[in-house]
Amino acid sequence: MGKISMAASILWLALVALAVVGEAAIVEHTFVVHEMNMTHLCNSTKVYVVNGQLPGPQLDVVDGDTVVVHLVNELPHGVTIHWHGVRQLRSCWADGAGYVTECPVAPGGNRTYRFDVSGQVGTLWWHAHVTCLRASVHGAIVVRPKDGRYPFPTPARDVPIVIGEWWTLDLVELDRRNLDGNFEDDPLSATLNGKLGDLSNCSGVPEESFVLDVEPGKTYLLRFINTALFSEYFFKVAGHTFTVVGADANYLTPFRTDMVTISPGETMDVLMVADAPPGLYHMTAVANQPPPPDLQIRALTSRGLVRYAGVRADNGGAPVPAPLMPGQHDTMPSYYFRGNFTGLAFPSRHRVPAHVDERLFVTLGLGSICRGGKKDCKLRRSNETITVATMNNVSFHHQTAASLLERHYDGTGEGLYTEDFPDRPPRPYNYTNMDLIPVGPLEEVLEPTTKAIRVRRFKYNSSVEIVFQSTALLQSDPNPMHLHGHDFFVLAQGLGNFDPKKDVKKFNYHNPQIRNTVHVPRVGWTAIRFIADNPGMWYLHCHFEFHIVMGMATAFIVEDGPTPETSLPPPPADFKRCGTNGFSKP
Ligand SMILES: *[C@@H]1O[C@H](CO)[C@@H](O)[C@H](O)[C@H]1NC(C)=O
Ligand SMILES: *[C@@H]1O[C@H](CO)[C@@H](O)[C@H](O)[C@H]1NC(C)=O
Ligand SMILES: *[C@@H]1O[C@H](CO)[C@@H](O)[C@H](O)[C@H]1NC(C)=O
Ligand SMILES: *[C@@H]1O[C@H](CO)[C@@H](O)[C@H](O)[C@H]1NC(C)=O
Ligand SMILES: *[C@@H]1O[C@H](CO)[C@@H](O)[C@H](O)[C@H]1NC(C)=O
Ligand SMILES: *[C@@H]1O[C@H](CO)[C@@H](O)[C@H](O)[C@H]1NC(C)=O
Ligand SMILES: *[C@@H]1O[C@H](CO)[C@@H](O)[C@H](O)[C@H]1NC(C)=O
Ligand SMILES: *[C@@H]1O[C@H](CO)[C@@H](O)[C@H](O)[C@H]1NC(C)=O
Ligand SMILES: *[C@@H]1O[C@H](CO)[C@@H](O)[C@H](O)[C@H]1NC(C)=O
Ligand SMILES: [Cu+2]
Repeated sequence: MGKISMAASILWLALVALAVVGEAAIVEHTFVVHEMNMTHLCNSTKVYVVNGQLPGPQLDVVDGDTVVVHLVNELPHGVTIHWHGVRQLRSCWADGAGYVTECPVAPGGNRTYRFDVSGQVGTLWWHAHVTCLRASVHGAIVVRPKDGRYPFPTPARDVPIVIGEWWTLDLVELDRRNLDGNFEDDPLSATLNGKLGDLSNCSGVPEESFVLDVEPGKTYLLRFINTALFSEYFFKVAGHTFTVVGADANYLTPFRTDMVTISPGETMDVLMVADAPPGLYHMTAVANQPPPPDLQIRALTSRGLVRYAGVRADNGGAPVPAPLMPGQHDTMPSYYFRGNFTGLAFPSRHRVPAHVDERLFVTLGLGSICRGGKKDCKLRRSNETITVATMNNVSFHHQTAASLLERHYDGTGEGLYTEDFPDRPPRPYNYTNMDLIPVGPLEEVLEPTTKAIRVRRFKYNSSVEIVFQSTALLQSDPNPMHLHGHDFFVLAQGLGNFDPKKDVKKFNYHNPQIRNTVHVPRVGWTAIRFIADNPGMWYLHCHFEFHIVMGMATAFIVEDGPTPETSLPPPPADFKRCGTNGFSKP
C-alpha cells in the first residue's frame, strides 16, 4: 500500500509542476480500499481504509484539472467513492453515489473515476457512499486557484483539519442496526486528523494529539472538513481567533469569530494568525446535541495542540491554556455563527435567479413503519415498529439491486421508482411543537409513514426553491442537507415554523452564500435556490449518517437541455454497469 501511495504522490508532484505553468493537469491516484487493524485505547480494531491511511490520501488539484482515480476494492463489501461537492457538470456517471448513480464495486473488483474540477476553489472531500463506511473511508480534496491568488492574504501554509469519529463497532454492522431503527450506538471518541487526543486515555496513557506547528506572526489556512457520522462540532483554539473565508469551495465575505461550527458534510476555509505570545495552546473540538428528552449520545471531544516554533514540550513550566467551550446542549452558537455567512459576490457568475419555476417545502423528521411488513402495530417506539427518517412523510427506500441513474438513462425506471416526491407536507401540523418529542400522545397520529423511492423531476435550466423545515417529530435534530451535482444559494434561515408571509422578506438576493451542504437549524428552517443545470440523477440527503440510512433522502432527475452541451453524455466507455447481483459488472 505504501508503495502505491508513494508512487501516486510522486506522480502528483510531476503533474503539479505541469499545472504551475498554466496547463490543466491530470491528477491520477490509485485508491486501494482494504481492512487494517488499528489500536486505540488499548483495543485493536478492524477498520476500513484507503492506502493504509486514516484520514485517507488528499487530492491536490488546481481549478481546471482532471482527476482520475483507480479504485481497487479489497474489502469483503461493495464500495463506491463520492466526490463530495465536485460539481460533476455532465459527468453524473462519476458521482459515486451507491445505487443512485452506480452499483458498488464488488469485493475484488475495481473501477476508474474520471472527472473535471472546474470553477471551484477551496476545500471539498471524498468519501465512501455505501453503508456507513465513510466514517473511515474519506479524505480531503484541496482545489487551489489557477493563478495561485486568493481574495485574502496568502497563507504561509494550509492545513487540513479533518474532524471525525473513532468507531470500534464494525461500520457494516452499524449500518444494519441503523436500518433496523436503532440509533443508540456511539463512537468512542471524536478525532482531529485521525487523532483521539490527550483527553482520551487507556490506563492513564493518553492518546496522541494532533499538533499544529506555527511560527509567530504567520497566517495559516485551516481547511475544516466534518467527516463525522453523527454530530455537528464546535472548534476553538485558546488565545486565537479566526477569519472564515470560504465554505464548500466557494468564497465567503470574510468574518471574524473565535469559534468555528461545522456540521457533517460541510467544509470551511478559515484563516488563523499565530499572533499570541509564543507557547502551547490547546485546540478543542466538541460535539453538540439537542438536550433531553432527545435521545443522548456520549459527549464527544478531541483535543489537539498549537505549538509555536522553539517552545519546549513543558511550555516552559506554564500551564497550557484550553479554550472555554459552549455546553454540548447549547445549539444556539451554531445558529448565530451561520447567520454571519454571506457570499463574496461575483456579479457575473453568482446572480440569484429572480424567478422560481418550482417551489418545494420539505419537512425533515422521523416516523415509524411496522416491522415485518405488518399493517397494524403498536406505535411510540415499541419493538413492533422500526424508526425511520422522512422528507415530506416519505422515507427513502434503499434498494440494493439497481442504479437509479442507469434505469433513468435507459428509460426503465418504471417499477423501481416513481416521480411523485411531494412538493409539500401531505399533512400540515405545528412542525416545531416540542411536545412531539417522545413519548407522548401527540406524535402518535403523525408517526406512521411509508418507505418508497419517490423522486422529483426538473426541466433543464429550471429555477428551484426549497425551504427545508427541521421538525420536532420524535426528536429535534438539526439536518445538514446535501445536494449532489449542484451548488445552491442559501437565502435565509430562521427558527420555528417557516412563515411565507413574513420570512420571504428576509431572503438575501444580494450576496447569499453558495453551498452544497446547508445546516438546517434545530427546529428551524433554511431556504435555498438553485438552477437545475446539470442533467442526471442527483441524490439529496441529510448528512447525518443515521438519518440517511433511515431514509432522509430523495433524488432529483434533471432533464437534458436542448443541445448536446446541455445533455448528459452516455456512460464513459469503461463505465461498469450494474450486474444481476447488485454489484457493478467486472
Ligand atoms: C486483524 O487482527 C485479527 C485478529 O488478531 C486478525 O485475524 C486479522 O488477520 C488482522 N487483520 C489484518 C488485516 O491484519
Ligand atoms: C481491474 O479489474 C479487471 C477485471 O477484473 C482486472 O483485469 C484488472 O487487473 C483489475 N485492475 C486492478 C488494478 O486491480
Ligand atoms: C474492543 O473493541 C471491540 C469491538 O471491536 C469491542 O467489542 C470491545 O468491547 C472493545 N474492548 C474494549 C476494552 O473497549
Ligand atoms: C484517563 O481518563 C479518565 C476517564 O476519562 C480520567 O478520569 C483520567 O483523569 C484520565 N487520566 C489521565 C492520566 O489523563
Ligand atoms: C454573527 O455572529 C455573532 C457572534 O456569534 C452573533 O452575535 C451575531 O448575531 C451573528 N450575526 C447574525 C446576523 O446572525
Ligand atoms: C417486545 O416488547 C415486549 C414488552 O417490552 C416484550 O414482552 C416482547 O418480548 C418484545 N418482543 C420482541 C419480539 O422483542
Ligand atoms: C407550535 O409549537 C410551539 C412550541 O411548542 C409553540 O410555541 C407555538 O405556539 C405553536 N404554534 C402554533 C401555531 O400552535
Ligand atoms: C404520514 O402518512 C401517514 C399515512 O401514510 C399518516 O398516517 C401520517 O399521519 C402522516 N404523517 C405526517 C407527518 O404527515
Ligand atoms: C436558461 O435560463 C435563462 C434564464 O431563464 C436563459 O437566459 C438561458 O438562455 C437558458 N439557457 C438555456 C441553455 O436554456
Ligand atoms: Cu437529518
